[in-house]
Amino acid sequence: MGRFSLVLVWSLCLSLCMFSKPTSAQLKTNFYANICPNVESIVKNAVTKKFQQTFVTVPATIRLFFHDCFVQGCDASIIIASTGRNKAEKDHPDNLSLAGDGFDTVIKAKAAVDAVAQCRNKVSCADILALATRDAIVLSGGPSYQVELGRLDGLSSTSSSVNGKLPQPTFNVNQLNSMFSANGLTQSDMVALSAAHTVGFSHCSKFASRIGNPVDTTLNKTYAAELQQQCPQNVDPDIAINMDPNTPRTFDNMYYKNLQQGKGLFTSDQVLFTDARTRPTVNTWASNNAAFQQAFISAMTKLGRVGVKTGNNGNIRRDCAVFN
Ligand code: HEM
Ligand SMILES: *[C@@H]1O[C@H](CO)[C@@H](O)[C@H](O)[C@H]1NC(C)=O
Ligand SMILES: CC(=O)N[C@H]1CO[C@H](CO)[C@@H](O)[C@@H]1O
Repeated sequence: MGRFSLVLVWSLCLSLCMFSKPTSAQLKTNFYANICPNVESIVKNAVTKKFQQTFVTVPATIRLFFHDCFVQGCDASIIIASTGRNKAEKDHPDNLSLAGDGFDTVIKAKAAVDAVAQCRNKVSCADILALATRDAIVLSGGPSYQVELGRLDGLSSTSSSVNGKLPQPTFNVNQLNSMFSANGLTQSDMVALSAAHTVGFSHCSKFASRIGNPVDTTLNKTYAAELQQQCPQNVDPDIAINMDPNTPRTFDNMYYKNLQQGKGLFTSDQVLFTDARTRPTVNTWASNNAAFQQAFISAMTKLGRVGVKTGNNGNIRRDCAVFN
C-alpha cells in the first residue's frame, strides 16, 4: 500500500471509528459475571420473599421501573428520598402514588446483594430495579427474559424534573406516541408496555371523569356500572381498584381482551382499541399471547436502555435512597 492510501485509510478510520460513537451506553446481560456472579439469584430470592408477603410487590416494582426510566433515564433517581426543602422525583404529584412496596423491594434486594462480600457496593440500584422488575413479571405469570445490565445510579433527582415526562391517563394516541417516541420507543412498544396494566391497582380519582355524568361512551356499560359501584362520589381517596377486572394478579394478555370489550380503565388504555392505528395490534395480541410476550420483552429491553448513565455521570449508591 502506498503512503497516500495509508493516509487515506487512516483518515477514513479517524472519521468513521472515532465519530461513530454508540448513542446509548453498552449494556450487557453478563455484566456482573466476574463482579457478582450470583446477582441474578440473590435478587430473585429477595423479590420472591417480598412477593410471598404481598402481591403489591409485582405492580409496585414494575411501575417504579417505568417511572424511573421515563424521568432522567433508568438510573434509580426515583428511589432517592427528599431531604429538607429539596423535593426528589418520588415526591412529585405525578409519582402517581407509587406504592411503597416497589421501593421496599429494591431496598431489600440491595441489602441481600450487599450481604455477599464480593458484591458489596458493586451492583447499581438501577440494575437491581431492572432485575427485580423482570422477577416480578415472572412471579405473576409473565414472560421471562434476559436483563441487560451495567447501568450506573444517577446523581440528581428533583421533583421538577418529572414535569411533563410521564403519560397521563387522559392521553390520546398522538400524545402517547409522542411521549414514548421521545424515549426511543415505537407505537408498537407503547401498546406492548401498556399491557403492564394487566396487574395492579388504580385510585378512583384517575378515572372518575369517565364514570361521571355522562359516562364515557367507549366504556362497556356493565363495566361502567361496576366501576361506579366501587368508586362512588366522595369515595375514600385511598381506595384503589383492580385495573384488570378479570385476572388482576396474572401478567397475561387479558389486557387486550378487555380493551376489545370496552374494559380499558383509563382513556389512555381504551384509545388503543378505539384508534384505528393501534387497534390491529390490540387484536393480534388479544388472540396471540406468544406474539404479545415477544413484543413485550423487546419493548422492556428498549425501555431499560433509556438515558442510561455511565462514566462520570453516575456511580453505585451505597444506599439506594441517598446519594453517596
Ligand atoms: C401508556 C401510558 C400510561 C399511563 C397514562 C399510565 C397511567 C397509570 C395510572 C394513572 C395508574 C394508576 C395509579 C394510581 O392510581 O395509583 C397506573 C398504574 C400502573 N401502571 Fe401505568 N400508565 C402508563 C403506562 C405504563 C407502563 C408502560 C407501565 C410499565 C411497563 C405501567 C405500569 C403500571 C402498573 C404496574 C400500575 C399499577 C401500580 C400499582 O398497583 O401499584 N404503566 N398507570
Ligand atoms: C360488556 O361486558 C359484558 C359483561 O362483562 C360482556 O358480556 C359484553 O360483551 C361487553 N360488551 C361489549 C360491547 O363488548
Ligand atoms: C411513595 C411516595 O413517595 N409517594 C409520594 C408521592 O407524592 C405525594 C405528594 O405529591 C406524597 O404525599 C407521597 O408520599
